[in-house]
Amino acid sequence: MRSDGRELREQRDHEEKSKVSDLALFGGVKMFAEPQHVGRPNIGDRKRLISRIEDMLDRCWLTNNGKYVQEFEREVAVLLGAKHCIATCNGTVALEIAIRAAGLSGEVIVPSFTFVATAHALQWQAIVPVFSDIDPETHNIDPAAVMRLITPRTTGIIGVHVWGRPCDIDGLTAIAQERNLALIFDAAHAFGCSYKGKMIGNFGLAEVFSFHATKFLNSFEGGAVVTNDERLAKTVRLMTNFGFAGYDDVVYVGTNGKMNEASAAMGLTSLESFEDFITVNRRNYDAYQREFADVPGVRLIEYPERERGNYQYVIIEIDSEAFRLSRDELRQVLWAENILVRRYFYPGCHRMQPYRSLFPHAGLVLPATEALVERTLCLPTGTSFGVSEVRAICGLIRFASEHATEVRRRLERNQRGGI
Ligand code: T4K
Repeated sequence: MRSDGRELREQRDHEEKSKVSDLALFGGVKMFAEPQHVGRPNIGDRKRLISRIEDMLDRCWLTNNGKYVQEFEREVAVLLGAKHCIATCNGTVALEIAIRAAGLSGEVIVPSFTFVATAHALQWQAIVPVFSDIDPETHNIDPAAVMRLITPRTTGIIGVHVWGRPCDIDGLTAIAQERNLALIFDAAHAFGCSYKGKMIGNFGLAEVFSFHATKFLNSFEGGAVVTNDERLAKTVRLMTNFGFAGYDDVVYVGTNGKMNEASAAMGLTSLESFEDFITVNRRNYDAYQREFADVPGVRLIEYPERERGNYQYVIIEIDSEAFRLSRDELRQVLWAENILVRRYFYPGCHRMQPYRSLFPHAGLVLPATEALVERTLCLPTGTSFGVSEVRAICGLIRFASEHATEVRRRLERNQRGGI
């Protein structure tokens, strides 16, 4: 997966810190010469991709329901065991189309602890996102909180399978049935994951995937609406292509949500490496789990063993008392070393615009969300990342905690304008 040269460079890069002044934040040498990103794309077989791109160019068919898009849609549907897959240009547009095709209006309940696209996909079409709290254990939308937010204007619920861990699908389905609400899932993180043994893609009225570069399976940019509902599938397909039912025949208001052939070529190539990506992510995840076992105040989120998972997100929660540094203090230490961890989904959608202005008091009903956004950190993984890097990062995190008092003292001194 990587050249010998890279291995050698890595060996040199991971110099351990023996004293606090060795930390890059306080003048030491950066642990990594190059930035270590979260969300590095998983890249499959380049030769297969390039031969597909050449074939696409030879055939002069670049978009508009081309051969590769059709093949990608078929393969995804087969893998998930679902009836319909409609590929799109990205996950956000897929969400917008699914929401519109499902006839949502008025108010729709969504978690605030999600990427802002989930809320924007509603607001974009003048539907009010009503933010629900989450279960702090699973980070997913809490059905009991959803119940409290239903009003006569509510038309639907969007559950998000955060980090690829399925939300309480049974609980949400029961509410949707009882209150006659449409239920859609934002499954942007959950490609290749399962719930009670059944693949994500088969629940609710529809499930929406993202194949963005940073996702487990990428098509550069891309997304899909996956559904077992014949009527919805037909509407989504029409809406994705301006509402065209045939040449010169527009039967619906639609948009341009089509996936192009180059993206489908990448999607198909990624699909061929599906199992390899899981293997690498799992290997990295296991290494993180081993390394964090003895670090107080660091909780690595777990994936249900009985389910299929893609292990694309390595998420830790920092308990600042036990760890002795706050999440943000640790983040400063790591960024200085070129380890670009992310605070997904800080500060919560309800604290982003326009929602912050529209619903200034939303936080009052989101205590679990407000606490969680102060604790989480997303760490790097993926096919461009190895166990030696995992060990180096965990060693550094352990070191920061062990020397917390001095780290904090120096941080405060830096902030006051000292060295
Ligand atoms: N619903 C949920 C729950 C989602 O998480 C998302 C997307 C959506 C819906 C919408 O799906 P899309 O419309 O995006 O298909 C990133 C991704 O852009 C976004 O797709 C993703 N969620 C979100 C969780 O993460 P940012 O704002 O953090 O992107 P950015 O540019 O900071 O990149 C993230 C990291 O990835 C950086 O550390 C750099 C690295 N990176 C990025 C790209 C594009 C690479 O190493 N190579 C690359 O090519 O949103």
